[in-house]
Amino acid sequence: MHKIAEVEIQHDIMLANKRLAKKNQKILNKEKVFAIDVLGAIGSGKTSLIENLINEMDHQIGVIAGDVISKFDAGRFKQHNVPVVGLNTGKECHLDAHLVEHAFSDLPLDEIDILFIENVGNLICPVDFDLGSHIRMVVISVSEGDDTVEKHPLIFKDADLVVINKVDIAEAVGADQEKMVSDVHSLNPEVKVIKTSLKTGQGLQDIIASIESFIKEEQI
Ligand SMILES: Nc1nc2c(ncn2[C@@H]2O[C@H](COP(=O)(O)OP(=O)(O)OP(=O)(O)O)[C@@H](O)[C@H]2O)c(=O)[nH]1
Ligand SMILES: [Mg+2]
Repeated sequence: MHKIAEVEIQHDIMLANKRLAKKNQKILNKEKVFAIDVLGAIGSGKTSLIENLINEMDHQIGVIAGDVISKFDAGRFKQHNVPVVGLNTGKECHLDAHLVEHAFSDLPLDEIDILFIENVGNLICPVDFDLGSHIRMVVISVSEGDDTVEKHPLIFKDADLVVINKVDIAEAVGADQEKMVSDVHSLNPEVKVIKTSLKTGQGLQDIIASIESFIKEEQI
């Protein structure tokens, strides 16, 4: 006989995730680690941006590389001689607080100032799964099309910092960068939106300044 699924199970998973996210943030605060959940579209430049920040920021950095198969990005981060843990999500299209809690035990948290958590490239699934990070940085690029923001509003409503990357190729792909910026602001009027090119370095120092000011606010 056909069995109907219980909706409550889903609800419990979300509640359990929220509880674990709170626990994660307590651990991070105790260890004085500022954590950034880096979300965004597939191929938008999340790994490239974190690599640039590792090189440019004057802090001890650690990375959790989450992906369906994490060894590719984890391998890139390891080349920068920073502590890295890869988290394979398999068929799942997002990280969750439980996976991140596990990764903590493989990281020297007492030696890390900033922990970047690269989430799975996806603009929908990760939205509901708080990881316990202090901020959420959403990275998209012009090559996904300048209607990306309008089509995926939720992730931008919840963002603390939005990066619009690959502006060096905006003209070539016919993307209107200013439309993307104003679409983000219409969903989240207060959020800082930074246009970047990791090929030219445009915007990188603005991202660093913005992260530094979040760290100051958090008083970690
Ligand atoms: N033209 C241009 N290419 C870029 C820029 N930033 C990143 N790329 C390229 O875009 C491709 C994807 O970059 P990644 O950093 O791997 O992107 P990602 O978001 O981590 O990708 P996934 O983890 O697979 O979702 C690479 O070939 C990068 O060299 C940029 O600002 N301009
Ligand atoms: Mg990546």
